[in-house]
Amino acid sequence: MNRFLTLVGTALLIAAGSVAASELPEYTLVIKNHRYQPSEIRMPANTKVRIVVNNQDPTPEEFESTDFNREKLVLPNGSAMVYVGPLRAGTYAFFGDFHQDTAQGRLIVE
Ligand SMILES: [Cu+2]
Repeated sequence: MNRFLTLVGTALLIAAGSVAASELPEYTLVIKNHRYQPSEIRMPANTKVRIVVNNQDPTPEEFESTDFNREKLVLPNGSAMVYVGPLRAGTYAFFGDFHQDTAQGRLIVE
């Protein structure tokens, strides 16, 4: 009985976790011609969000930010998910590490 309740409890915790993850605000960033589209994302302060980075170029890119400390490889014609925040209000830059001359963007957190 106790073991059964532990299993049920674990299942409920896992379910609660996935519900919470799916309810995060989600933003999509497209990489095309080594540029971010859009180049600015407005997001709420003090809130964890999910950014789906969709690379439509035939070359790999690395979504990177030193301002909010993230680094994620995105394969050619592939997508990657990046979790960001909670952040305080402000402006935070991100870039594509492999094409820094063109792949620039920023988060406007408000
Ligand atoms: Cu890098």
